[in-house]
Amino acid sequence: MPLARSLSVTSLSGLEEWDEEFELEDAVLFEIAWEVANKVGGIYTVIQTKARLTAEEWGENYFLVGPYVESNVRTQVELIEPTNPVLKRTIDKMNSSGCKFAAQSEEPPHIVAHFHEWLAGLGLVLCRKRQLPVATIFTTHATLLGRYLCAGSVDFYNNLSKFNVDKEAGDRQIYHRYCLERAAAHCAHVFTTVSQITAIEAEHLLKRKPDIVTPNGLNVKKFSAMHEFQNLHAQSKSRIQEFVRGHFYGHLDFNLDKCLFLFIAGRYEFSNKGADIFLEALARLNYLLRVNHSDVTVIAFFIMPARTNNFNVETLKGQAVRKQLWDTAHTVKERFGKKLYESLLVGQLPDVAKMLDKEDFTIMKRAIFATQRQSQPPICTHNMLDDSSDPILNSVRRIGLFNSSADRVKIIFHPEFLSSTSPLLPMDYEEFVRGCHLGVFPSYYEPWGYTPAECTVMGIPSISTNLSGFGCFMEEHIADPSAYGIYILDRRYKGVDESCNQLTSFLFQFCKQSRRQRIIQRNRTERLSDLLDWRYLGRYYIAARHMALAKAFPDTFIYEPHEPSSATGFRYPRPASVPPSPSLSRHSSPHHSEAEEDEDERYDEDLEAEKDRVNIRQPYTATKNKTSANLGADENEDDA
Ligand code: G6P
Ligand code: 1S3
Repeated sequence: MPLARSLSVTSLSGLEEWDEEFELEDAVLFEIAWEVANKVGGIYTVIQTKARLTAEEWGENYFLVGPYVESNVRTQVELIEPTNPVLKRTIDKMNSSGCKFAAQSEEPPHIVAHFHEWLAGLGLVLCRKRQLPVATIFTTHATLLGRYLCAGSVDFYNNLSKFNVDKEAGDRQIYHRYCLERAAAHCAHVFTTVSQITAIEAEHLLKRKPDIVTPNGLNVKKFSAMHEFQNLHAQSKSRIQEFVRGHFYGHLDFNLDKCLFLFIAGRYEFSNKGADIFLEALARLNYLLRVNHSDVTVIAFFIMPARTNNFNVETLKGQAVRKQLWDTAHTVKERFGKKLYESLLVGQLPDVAKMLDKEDFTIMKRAIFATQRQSQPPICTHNMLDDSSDPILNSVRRIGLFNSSADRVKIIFHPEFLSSTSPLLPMDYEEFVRGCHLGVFPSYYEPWGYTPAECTVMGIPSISTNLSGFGCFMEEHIADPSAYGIYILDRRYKGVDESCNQLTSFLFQFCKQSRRQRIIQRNRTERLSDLLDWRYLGRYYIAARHMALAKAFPDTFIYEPHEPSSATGFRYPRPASVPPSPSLSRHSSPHHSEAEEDEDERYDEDLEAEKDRVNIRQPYTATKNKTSANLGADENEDDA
């Protein structure tokens, strides 16, 4: 019998021993998903951000399999010849005979095939049906039925155990897809999902409890200086301000320096993503800001793609007018400069009263005239194809937030993902997020939720919920999340109206913060990024793969779950200078004292020491032909 390899996932020591014993040359990892080099939603982000680390671990034995989309291949894929002879033969054979599977070789490698989501699940079911010697993993990033049920008016979480799942799937005409998803979950050696909350959902709706939760990570960009990400915020914010100047031309009666940019972004699932309660909370916030005579203006961006027929004229005109005013100012400045220069040349101080002549005034008057507009600044930047039935627009009509002067809350609906080549708002998503003040993601259905995670690693505070994987994960790892700019809305134990009030209160408290407080809060938010780095979270994927290898090849691999490591129980303590909840916080106090800042600095040092102690930032040092840092040494080798 071959030697049994003992695998563990929690010890961070043992890399060297493992390297000696385990040669990845005889193992190959395939990861299969519809979103490989094909951006549809969050699964693309999972695969794309994780790829580098997985490739570091598996080297040339790591393969991603996705749909062949010509445009994506051209822009995202570098075509190369496989070096592995088995794979080369397989690919040649597949090419010559359509797409048949033929991995036959004298000494087949140990194959791990990791399938994401039901669309790829068919491959897993067929692997098992044909009894291929492959260790299979199925990860669901949401259940089909869960998504459908939540999108309706169902009290989902209180009825999880009561649904007649076959019937519900049939009623929604997704029975075939649901069967595929359920079959993949049941056939897999290892079944995983992205959060505890989705694990519970899967157990009820797919009737299999996931073997392990594999939370989603990100590639965390580390800046050498703390102020660097703050500078990026300031730079991006000024670009958003430019856009706002154009969008609100003729109605710029608010102070842009006191303007806060909030945003919600993602797949356009109106109630699942919480756009419904965000709008309602904005209406209530508008009321609170008005009655309190606040000088703060809130601009809430909705970045959710819908069916459109391009940008609308009024919005484009706004940016054209802004540009024209800029050009006018430059023309007058040039003329002014020339006169000033000529005066200095003849040794005279200029007569300031004569520096602007009649022609200058005419130029400026003409420009100002062009900024007059009869209508309010538009809510939507595009021509919507389903304008009259669009849920965001209909809600805006109902709550009456039409960007009028009296409103302290303005709304901009951009029904298309952002792009740096846009003629309207030429910024990519990351730049945009950096320039905003707060991401608002009050989702009802959110297995993980990348949007607040992305905010966090960029040091931008966010609101998520205790029904989202991200929100629950942060609650578990941070003693006082709101002190770090992670506001977690209670949508689990509260009714919609109560949640909406809580959201309004979060927003109102946020608006009361001073600039200094926001800067301190952003610093704290950014400190959390280690927690969301694949270098930390990648260990759960490693565990899943080892579990699968041990199940599929029990004579060769043994999986030994260990006691949780200290990193698993890692919790960010409450920052020294901050009270426990936003409602009790000193948000409204004008300044943080210097003593508080000193406390914050001391706390920062302690926190870094604690992170080092529990190895939260333990990088995978493994490269090609090495396995992860997380594997334990083989203690049972001799017993095998
Ligand atoms: C960053 C910059 C500061 C700027 C601040 C604005 O921290 O480094 O120079 O004053 O952003 O913050 P605010 O929250 O008002 O956009
Ligand atoms: C799903 O994408 P979604 O936005 O439809 O998968 C994402 C990646 O795991 C996850 O973050 C999200 O919550 C799910 O909903």
